[in-house]
Amino acid sequence: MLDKVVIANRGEIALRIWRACKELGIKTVAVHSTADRDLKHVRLADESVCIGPPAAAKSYLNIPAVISAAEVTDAVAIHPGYGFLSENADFAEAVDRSGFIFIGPRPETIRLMGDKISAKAAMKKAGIPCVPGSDGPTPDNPDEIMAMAKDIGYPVIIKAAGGGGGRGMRVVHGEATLLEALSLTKSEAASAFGNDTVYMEKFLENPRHIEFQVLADGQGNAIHLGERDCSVQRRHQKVIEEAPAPGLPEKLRNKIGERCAEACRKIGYRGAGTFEFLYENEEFYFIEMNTRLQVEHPVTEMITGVDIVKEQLRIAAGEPLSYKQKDIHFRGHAIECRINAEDPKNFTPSPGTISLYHPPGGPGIRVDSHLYSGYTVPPHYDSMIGKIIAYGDDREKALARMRTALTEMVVEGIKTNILLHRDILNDGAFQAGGTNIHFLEKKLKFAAK
Ligand code: MV4
Repeated sequence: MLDKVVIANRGEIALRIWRACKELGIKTVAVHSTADRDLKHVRLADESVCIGPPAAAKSYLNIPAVISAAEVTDAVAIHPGYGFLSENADFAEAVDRSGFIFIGPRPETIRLMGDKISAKAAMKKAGIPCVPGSDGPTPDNPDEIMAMAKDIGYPVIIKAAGGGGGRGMRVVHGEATLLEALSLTKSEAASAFGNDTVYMEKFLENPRHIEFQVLADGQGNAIHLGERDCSVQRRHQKVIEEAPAPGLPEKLRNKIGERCAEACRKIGYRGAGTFEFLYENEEFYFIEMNTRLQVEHPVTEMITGVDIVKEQLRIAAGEPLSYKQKDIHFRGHAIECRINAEDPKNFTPSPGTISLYHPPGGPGIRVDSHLYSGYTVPPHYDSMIGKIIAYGDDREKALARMRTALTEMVVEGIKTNILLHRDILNDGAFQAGGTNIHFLEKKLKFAAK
């Protein structure tokens, strides 16, 4: 097993990684900014290194600083968590070249998936169903562009090859606005991503966002851990995730999951990964692949019993996958509420000192959070302060436990979205299950009236 790992992240996920390392007997190094000296995992880690000032660009995104921390502590591997450097191919390459193990896919795989055009082409070739579209960059010739959109059928969506996660896209409803929208998206993409390449897809009006979790060891073995429904979101920020996806036929789950695992074998994928799909009218359409551990990984852990972070560490140590597909059984239902330090009226961040903290507990409740009474949420980073995950034999039982947990939880001193979660759990459409990506924004618009 790995001897010592640098945890190149902060907050709840850094604590989650510390816990997995501890269970496996791996020594830990916390790297942190000057604003993060009091993080729980910094206290718990065997060693800690301050890598820079509060601004992420000068600390958690500072590649030489992170690698130097591995050097001075004699670590063997670096876990990037999510966000920050987790999908930065240059970082993964620098880690390799410095003689450390990057806990994630090979740099070439990260680069392949970072370009949304090459990702789609690779997945289409590997047998994954994709959204119909340009199958490459849009042509330069205006007549060819117009013909292509007509062929795909309006509405279409223009997306930046360097975008992803909702950045750099524009919907076009008819030919009158196509060329203008294309050139606007191109110039925005050039300044945002340094790459003006765009592609075109059929725009799906009312899809759900369903993603498949995979694990692969880079030695020819790959499995899927089923799907998560992440349709409850606002401005491309997920708010609630659950597994399994309500109403998804078991045969379809197994078929798409197996396609994802097979695609991993074909491209020699290594590590944990997520295939993002839009799901509409019982059809899956691949949009992007994430090459990192995701925020919502716990719901998959709850229904499969697989510890995804421990598997990442084992894979990085060169061990073959410890599960075969036949060992994976889906049992019960899990739901996750992301708890944010934010103003419930306008969703602006609400940093500050937690005067009182009581996490919920009891059967089927898991809390992934770095909070403690007296902790100060700094203003420099993402506002997520933790996640509640509720498990039950079925969806209704999981929801009942989540409602109890949200009632029980106390976070004083800052504003949070706990009441928003209670509202959503009491919503009839949400309770029925299977709401699409527009559910939450519509609900909020209605509530504002
Ligand atoms: C789409 C789409 C509809 N049709 N692509 C947004 C995030 C990025 N990963 C892709 N996104 C979308 N791509 C086609 N062809 C709608 C969205 C979308 C969305 C997707 C998943 C979750 C929330 C969303 C919110 C708005 C739009």
